[in-house]
Amino acid sequence: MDYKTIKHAKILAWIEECVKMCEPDSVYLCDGSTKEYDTLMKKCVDAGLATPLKKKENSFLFRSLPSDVARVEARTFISAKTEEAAGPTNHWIDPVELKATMKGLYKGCMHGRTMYIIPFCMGPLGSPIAKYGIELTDSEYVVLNMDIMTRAGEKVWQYLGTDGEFVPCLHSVGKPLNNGEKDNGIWPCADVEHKYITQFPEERLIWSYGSGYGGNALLGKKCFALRIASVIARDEGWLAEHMLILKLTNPKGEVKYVTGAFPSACGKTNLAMLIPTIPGWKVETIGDDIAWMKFGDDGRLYAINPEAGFFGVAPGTSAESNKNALISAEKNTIYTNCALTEDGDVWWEGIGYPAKGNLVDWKGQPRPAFPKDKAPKGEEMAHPNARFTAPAKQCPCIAPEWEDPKGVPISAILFGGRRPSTVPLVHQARNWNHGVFLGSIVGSEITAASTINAAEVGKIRRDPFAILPFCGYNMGDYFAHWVSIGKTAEKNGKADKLPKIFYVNWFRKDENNADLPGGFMWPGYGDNSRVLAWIFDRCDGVDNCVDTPIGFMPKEGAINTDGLADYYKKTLPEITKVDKEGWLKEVKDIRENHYPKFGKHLPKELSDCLDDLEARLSK
Ligand code: OXD
Ligand code: MN
Repeated sequence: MDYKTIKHAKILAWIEECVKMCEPDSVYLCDGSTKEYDTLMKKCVDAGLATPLKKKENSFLFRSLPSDVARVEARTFISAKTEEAAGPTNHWIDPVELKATMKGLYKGCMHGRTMYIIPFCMGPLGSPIAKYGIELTDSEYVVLNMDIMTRAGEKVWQYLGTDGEFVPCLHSVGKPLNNGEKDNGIWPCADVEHKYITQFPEERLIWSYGSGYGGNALLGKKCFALRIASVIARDEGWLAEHMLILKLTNPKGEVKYVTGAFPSACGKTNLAMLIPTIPGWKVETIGDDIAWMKFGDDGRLYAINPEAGFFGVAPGTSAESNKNALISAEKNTIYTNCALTEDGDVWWEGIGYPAKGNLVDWKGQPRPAFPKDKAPKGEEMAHPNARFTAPAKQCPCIAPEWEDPKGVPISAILFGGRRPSTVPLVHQARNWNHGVFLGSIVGSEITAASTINAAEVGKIRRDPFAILPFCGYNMGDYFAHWVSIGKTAEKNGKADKLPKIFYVNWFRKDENNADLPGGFMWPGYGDNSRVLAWIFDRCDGVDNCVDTPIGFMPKEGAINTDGLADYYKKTLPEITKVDKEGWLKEVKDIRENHYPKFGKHLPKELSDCLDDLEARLSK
């Protein structure tokens, strides 16, 4: 479609400006139709960038370059007007300087390529919580993925109208094709030092250059729905969070909605699609990665999932760990950096069945499978960050109301991380501010697997609210914003309507207990429903808890253990008690290493919570 037909003057003017700077060979306005998707996919297949999968209907495998396989946090910038506004946990470059650098890179960067214009909506179309964006990109892969991950195309214009608000998102792979050059089947991107994933928060503007992968390039996701949206949410009094949203139904048919923030590699997608092991309980999915929450007229927080698909990590996804994710990705799915089987299917480490015969690995090399599929680190058949992009509507446990424009009312918020010691299976915050405190201390313990520096092992890598790489402003101010949400509810006499806040930990370890698979003291996966059931009842004020120095914890017998293996029944008392010594060390670490980073931006409410915790532990 001819982009000159766009009736929104501001959007048109911005596109003209970008066309002039990037100098594409042609410009194409995406309509979001199936025909368009098929045509662009064929273009990728013909160019040797995508392989059709014989075993999965309308599904394709892409392979990226080894230098472009994940988000690049070191090249991600919050280019606020001041370094203080970006805060101590973000990378910052002065916007004047960064714009000059990036303009230099953008100049002529789309030679030999088409600039695609993708109008898209984050959230159900027409929802009062939804937001709109326009992504300009020179990557067909990005158009195809945005088609799955967002509501994209012609349908968006009726909501944007002639002057609707939008977030401009400019993306280029940073690989111009001069003098008739072709990609020749090689994933286009720029060298690492020329990659820039930049958010300009004051302007609500996103510029991304040099990477074609995931969150670096699908700008609706981390860049818009978290980094820019968190700034908008701060200014407008709502929450844009790195959280799953699930629907929990008890055996009586009563429903509660829960959100949860977990750092990467803590099983967030698995929890969002969990199959309960306790009879009569049901989990359905609203979203697996991002939640936008706004107050409703009744004083409750209502959440929408701004996305329309899952961009899930493939390795480790199996019928046992997440059958619903596998079914979601059975058709109409884009796979990236997975291995290819001889019969035209995808395979990855931890898929739950052996690789048959020869594979083509994620780098495109034919290789026999390793004995027992145990690849040495770095030689995996599928890249550890290989992904599937699947439409959410294909998920067998998607909740019917997942696209409800008004969102779903949230009863509980969970925080969690990988904590082999100290943090119990579950505890509940005493009140909102204590819950904000729990969110602010989220982190995972550094293990030998995640560092080569032995001195680091056992230290906590803090990832407050699991939003560390995705917060668009000063993290101390972000904590203060969460505190202010509680104040607003209180001022409106609706504090009792706020969600209850919980900290969960599925990852306690006892390496000396040979009975425990992997040394884990809790089975996780479907058995996490036992904890969700306790949380459900807590939200109803059921008398199932004891008051402890760290918060409310399950009373003896309050966690359903029917059908749980005996060795887990034996570890349960250990993981549901307060490790006073461990918590005192935790307090010290927060006081000495974590909170000082935020200086005067740390809200007093949080240092008060830390003092209170220490006093209770010392009694
Ligand atoms: C993601 C992440 O890809 O959090 O969702 O890294
Ligand atoms: Mn995520």
